[in-house]
Amino acid sequence: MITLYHSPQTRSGSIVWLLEELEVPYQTKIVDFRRMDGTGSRDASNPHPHSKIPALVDAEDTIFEGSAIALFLTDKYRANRMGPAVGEPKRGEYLSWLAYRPGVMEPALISRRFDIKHVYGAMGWAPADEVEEVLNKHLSSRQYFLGDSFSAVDILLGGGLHFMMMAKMVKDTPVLKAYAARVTDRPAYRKMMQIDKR
Ligand SMILES: N[C@@H](CCC(=O)N[C@@H](CS)C(=O)NCC(=O)O)C(=O)O
Repeated sequence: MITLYHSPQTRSGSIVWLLEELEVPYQTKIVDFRRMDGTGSRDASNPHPHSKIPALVDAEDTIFEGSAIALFLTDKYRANRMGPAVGEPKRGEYLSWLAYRPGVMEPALISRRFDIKHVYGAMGWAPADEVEEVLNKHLSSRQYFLGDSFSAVDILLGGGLHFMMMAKMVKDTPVLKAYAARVTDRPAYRKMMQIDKR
């Protein structure tokens, strides 16, 4: 049985949403973690090397970091096809956008939120305004990140974008508002919200 190391209303909610889309059996283990307000502490039972969430154990495999978990799950559990397999069209785009969330989008938008100056050539991401431009341009001509098909990228990146729009960390342009409404209008999203009692 898959075990997800989880805490309600955190980034691990995206993995609950994905597991619900995949319709595979899983259990959650609720763990503590260090919060922004100084409360919480590392949970020794969490296999993430920094005790961050999400982390996931499936049989012999332990996976940490949301994008790696999403890739692992969508490669292994193919019945509901939540991403292109190796050798299929758009596999490269799929990997790129999965990496873009923790590698570029999040650090850019979070840096701006905390007034951290962008330094070209030093930081591995791009300035937040440029990230917003890229996302708006990409989504202005597509239903989903990969075109016509919903994939795990729309959960990891799209769900993150939706959260950041609600937190006023991203400008809610008509393109992004329509996209966020589209990706969250799904039974698996509502199930995750109900599980996390949001
Ligand atoms: N890069 C990680 C980020 C995970 C993360 O930072 N999660 C937060 C909760 S939303 C956490 O565990 N924070 C505790 C800490 O930073 O020690 C991912 O995308 O999975």
